[in-house]
Formats: sequence, C-alpha cells, structure tokens
Amino acid sequence: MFQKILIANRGEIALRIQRACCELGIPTVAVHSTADAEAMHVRLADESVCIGPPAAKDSYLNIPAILSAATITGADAIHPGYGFLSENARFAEMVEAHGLTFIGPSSAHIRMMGDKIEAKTAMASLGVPLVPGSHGAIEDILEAKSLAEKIGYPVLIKATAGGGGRGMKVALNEGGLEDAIRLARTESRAAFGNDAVYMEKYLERPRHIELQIMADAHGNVVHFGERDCSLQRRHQKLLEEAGSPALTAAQRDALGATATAALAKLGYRNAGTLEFLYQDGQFAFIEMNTRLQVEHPVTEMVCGIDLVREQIRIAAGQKLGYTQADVKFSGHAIECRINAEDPDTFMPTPGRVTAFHASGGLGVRVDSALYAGYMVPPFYDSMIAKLIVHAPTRPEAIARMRRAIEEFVVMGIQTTLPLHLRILDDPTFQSGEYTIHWLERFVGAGH
Ligand code: MV4
Repeated sequence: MFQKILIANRGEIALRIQRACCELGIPTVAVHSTADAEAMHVRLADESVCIGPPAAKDSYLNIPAILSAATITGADAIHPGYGFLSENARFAEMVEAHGLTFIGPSSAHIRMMGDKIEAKTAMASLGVPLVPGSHGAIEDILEAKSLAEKIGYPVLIKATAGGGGRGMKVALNEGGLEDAIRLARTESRAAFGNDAVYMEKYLERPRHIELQIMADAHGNVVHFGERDCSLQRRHQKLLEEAGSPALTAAQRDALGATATAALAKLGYRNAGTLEFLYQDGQFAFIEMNTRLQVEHPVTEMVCGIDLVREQIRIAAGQKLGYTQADVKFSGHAIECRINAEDPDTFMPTPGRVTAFHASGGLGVRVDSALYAGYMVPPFYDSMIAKLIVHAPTRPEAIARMRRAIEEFVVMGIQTTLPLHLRILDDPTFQSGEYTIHWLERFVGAGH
C-alpha cells in the first residue's frame, strides 16, 4: 500500500479523497493555488504545498509544480480527482516516469478514450452497441452524404477530440450537411487542435445513462449499476439519480454484462464510466470517462461501497475483493449539485459565505469544502456542495431531498438550491419520464 498520496485537486473532491486515505491510514499531501491558501482541503491535509498563482493553468494544471510537490514531500502516488489533469494521458505518463503511481487507468487507455472515434471503434469490436453512424472519421462529402441518406436525417457531426458538447453540429437534411461538417471541423480545430469528425444518427429524445465500472489489475471487472444524468443545462449536470427511473433490474444486468466483458477484454484498469444514450428501449455507447466522476456518490449510496477506496486499493495492485454477484443494489439515491450561481441566470456568484449549515439526518450526505467565513474564489468551477440522499424508494428519496434542501443554509452568496426545490416539485420530474431536453425547457420556462 502507498505511504503517502498527493491529491492533485481542490474543493469537495480533494476532501472526498482525503477521507478515503484517512480510513486506509495513508497520509495526504494537498496542493493549492495562492487563492486557495485558506481552503478546507489545505486545512485537512497532513501536508500542503503551494503550486502557483490562482489561474488553473498555473497551479492545478501545472504539471512540473505538482510533480515537484510530490517529490519534495515523498508522496508515492497521485490521485487526480476529476477535471484538471484527471484525463490527461501525458500527465499520467509523467507521474509514472517519476516513479510514482497514477491512481487511475493506464495512460494508453486514457489516450484511447480521449479520442471518441477510437473509443467507439474499440467498444464496437467488443460487442457494445453504438448509435448508427460512420465507422471512423468522415473523409469525404460524397461518402458522408450517402451515409446520412442511409441512416436517415437528422444526423449529428461530432468532433473526435470533443466531448461535453463542444464541436457538435446537427444536419437536418442534405442541404445542411456540408455546413455542419465544416463548422464542426473549424470549432474542433480551434478548441482541440484536431479537426477529425464523425457522424451519428441524431437521437431526438434520449436519456443520458452511464454505467460505473471498476477493474483491478488481475482481470476482474465489476459494474456498480447506472446513473441517470439526463438533467443537464448546457452540458452541465444539475441532478443525478441511481438507478435510472427508466431501467429495470434486468436491463441493468444485461448492460452491465456486456460492458464488463468488453472492459475485461480491453485490459482496462481502475474506475471508468461508459456513457450511453437510451431511447426506445435501446442503449447506444457514445463516450467513456476514464476517471472518478462528480456524481459517483449516488452509486456509492445504492451499492454501499467506497469507490475512492477501491481506486486506491486497485492502483496499489490489490484485487477486487468480490464478484458481480456480491454487488447488491439497495434503494434509490439522488444528488443535487449546489452551485454558487444565480438560480435564474446561472451567473457565478463568488464571494464571502457568512453562514453555513449542512443538512443531516438519516440517508443524507453532504460533500462540500465550504465553511462559514469562506471566500468562494472566482477562478474555478462554481460547484460548492453536493447534497446526496438515499432512501428505500424514489418517492421517499425525493421527499428526503426536499427536506434536506430546506435544512441547508448558505448565506452571503446566492446558490442554485431554490432551483433544485422547483425541479423536485415538478410532476414530470416526479414521474421520472424526462429526457435530456426537459431541464433546458424547464429552466427556460421559469422566467
Ligand atoms: C448525441 C445526442 C443525440 N444523438 N448523440 C452531448 C454531449 C456529448 N456527451 C453527447 N451529446 C449528445 N450526443 C446523438 N447521436 C444528444 C446529445 C446531447 C446530450 C447528451 C447527454 C446529455 C445532455 C445532452 C444535451 C444535448 C445534446
């Protein structure tokens, strides 16, 4: 097992990782920017190193500074959390080149899944279903036209280096196809320095369902069920559920069996999430995330396992201590992401938190690095807390979340808490029959 772990992140996820390390008896090193000197993750770490000025590119993305911090503190492993360097294959390589362990997958798998065409090609060859579309990059417009004709309009042009919705263009008919391809290429070249694009049939009312998997270095792969992440605004998730209100246990088992078999053949290691679009009873793989995700707590609540502890154990070479049959799903979990944002305009609201009280009670979990007197800095992501509830059934989880939101106090800055109450009170949300488009219309209709 590791002697000391450096956590290359900030905020609630740095605390989340510290908690797992603490329970494993492993001391932690925090890194921080000058803007985060007073942050909770620095206070709770055994040691801390300032790695640069506020801008993320100079601190939390500063690879030499982070590797130096690991070297001078004698850390033997680095956990990247999510965001920042978590899906940077070059970082993973450099960590290993310095004789340290990267707590995550191999750099080769990070690189493979970072290229959406490669990811899809690999998954398709392993029997995972895809959306109908191009097998590989679009090379020429005549080929693209005949393919679009075959799969049927509308089609979606996506950037292979994309993800999170960037570099995506819809073509409604043949007249719009050339423009969609050109725009997607231009956007992608500017954003990622890579203009390769591919085509998929555009699904008009899917749900976003993702599957959590965990693989050890000995060929064992298990899944921890799905999360429904359909409630997004501008590709930012607001509320996630485990399990999906749309799936049966049999569908989950079938999807899990396909996915775990594929990842075992791929030799994948550590935590991963397969993203699917789900429509008309069919799953289609679109992307894979090679990191721990923000919404991992809802999975932890329904499975009763500590995903970060598992990540650390696996990175240290230990075996998964159980098989798929040992993974039991219990009840329903919901997570609300609480952002320092105006709940109507979504403008960030950095500033001083004058009072803070986290909800409690049965089935309530708060993952947050906030405290009374804390100054939310303007430099980073606006998420300030995750409020997670677990209950025997979905209606009980919704009631528990309403109660937990009413108990939650953040004063001094505006937050998205009131918006979450509105969502929970909505009949469509309560019915569970929503698609990826529902929230966008719901927040648009609110003012
Ligand atoms: C799609 C799609 C419809 N059809 N692919 C958006 C981000 C990226 N992860 C994939 N995305 C989509 N891919 C096909 N073939 C619709 C979306 C999409 C979306 C997906 C998940 C959650 C929210 C979304 C909002 C808009 C579009």
